[in-house]
Amino acid sequence: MVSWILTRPLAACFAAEALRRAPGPRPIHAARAQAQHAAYVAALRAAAPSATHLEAPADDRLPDSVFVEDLAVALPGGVLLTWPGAPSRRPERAGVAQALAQAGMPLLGALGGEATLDGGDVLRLPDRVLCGLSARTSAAGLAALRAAAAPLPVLGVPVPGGELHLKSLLSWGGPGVGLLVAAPHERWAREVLLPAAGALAPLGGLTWAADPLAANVVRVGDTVLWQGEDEPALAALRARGGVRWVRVDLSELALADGALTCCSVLVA
Ligand code: CIR
Repeated sequence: MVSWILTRPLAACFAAEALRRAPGPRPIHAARAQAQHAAYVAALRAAAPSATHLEAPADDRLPDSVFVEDLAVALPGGVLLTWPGAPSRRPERAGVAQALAQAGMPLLGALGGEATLDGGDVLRLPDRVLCGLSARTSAAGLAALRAAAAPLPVLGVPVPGGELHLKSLLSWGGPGVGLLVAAPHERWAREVLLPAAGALAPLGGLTWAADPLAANVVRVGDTVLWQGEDEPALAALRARGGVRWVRVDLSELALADGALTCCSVLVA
């Protein structure tokens, strides 16, 4: 069950200044990004009507601040504040910490120094945590996460060069859905992810998504939020039933390398 949903409004400078791995096919449309984000937040709230919605304060000096996932990781017993790998994103932490503290959320610590960690690299599974080792998340960050999550095991997974985060490539749709993995990274998944991640069959197995955006879903209660290209493998997953699939569209935020999980932190 989700008790808290943390989000943060888009900064006014998001469209012009958010970090992008590559220039992208076109500029970001600011008004459309706002509307998409509002619909995303509404879908999260509808999926967990009894959850408390925490909003970190909008900060128009911080272009990437909508991507709250990177700043805070929910673990058993509380929330760990991260230390983002991109220095420009570190000032985002104060507003997130403020919102969590005001809600009385137990904090498990705050990373710093060499221990960089982006929440986009942290995939929480019921019995373990996978932590991507990426350009944003260091070995020291993994070690700090491991200490905070104990006794939950934390397994390190090298992220392919050029990819932002572990969860740019996969996510867990929860019971009845299992893992979704970006098919263009099938070789990495077979050679790196699967050997590192431990047995996945008990978690519902995995489905390949041709569109990497579609491999990043958010499970909230009995609802799965999804976006991206539809395809037979995903339609088959939806046809299994037992879960409500709600399609949302964060395509403007995807131009700044954000997917669905990036824009919220869900705390049990
Ligand atoms: C960044 O480069 O940090 C942002 N433009 C995108 C962050 C996306 N966050 C995520 O996937 N968790």
